[in-house]
Amino acid sequence: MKLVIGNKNYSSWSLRPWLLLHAFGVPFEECIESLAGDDLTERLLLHSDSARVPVLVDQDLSVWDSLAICEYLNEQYLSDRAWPQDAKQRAVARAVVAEMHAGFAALRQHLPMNCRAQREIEISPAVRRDIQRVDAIWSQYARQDSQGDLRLFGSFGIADCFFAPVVMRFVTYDVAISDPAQAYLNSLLAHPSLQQWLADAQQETEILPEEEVGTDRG
Ligand SMILES: N[C@@H](CCC(=O)N[C@@H](CS)C(=O)NCC(=O)O)C(=O)O
Repeated sequence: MKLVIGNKNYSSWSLRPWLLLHAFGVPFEECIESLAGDDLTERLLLHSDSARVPVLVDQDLSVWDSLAICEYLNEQYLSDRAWPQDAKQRAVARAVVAEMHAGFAALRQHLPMNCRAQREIEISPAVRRDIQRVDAIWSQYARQDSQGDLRLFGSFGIADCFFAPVVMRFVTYDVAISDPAQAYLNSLLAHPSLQQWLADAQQETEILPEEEVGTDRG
């Protein structure tokens, strides 16, 4: 099975399924397509008609879109362990993931994922509203798992994978959040798989100028 992803430093959508695969120890081959260059669309079209990453290739099947990939992995490789087992919790987890998948436009646009940078940036009212909503979700739904780590709905799964890129954004731009939300951020950031992604991102040297915003923090 192969997962095609973009630059680890920048590709927030790619992080989601990569983290799910890595955290659950599912064997997969990683294929990185640089998100730079005039031939980008041409290269991405070789993997999927969507011309976007991530793309999961499993034998004759190609699945694009981070949420569809996570759902497929949950069904085919994770014995349904990536969603809460309780039906009501699962419904809320799905709502929170859908909200992340389709919303938070201001946060996405103005605070792009840039794992290896440490930046200061002015927070607009629209971005502030998105941050407050993320804070409320983390504060409300993060609970200790059996190891004592804080995970959404009390067990590592798709919801954590969907908010992992936001963790990286908040770290880069040193976003102030409430104590309960910060505790969740710290706990997810310490996950060995997220640390592995971060280490890999730090090894990358390619710069995408349009993703570089804010000013360096000392
Ligand atoms: N809804 C898609 C979005 C994927 C997406 O926009 N990926 C970006 C990289 S992070 C991309 O492929 N960009 C290439 C381009 O815009 O040409 C998903 O969840 O996978």
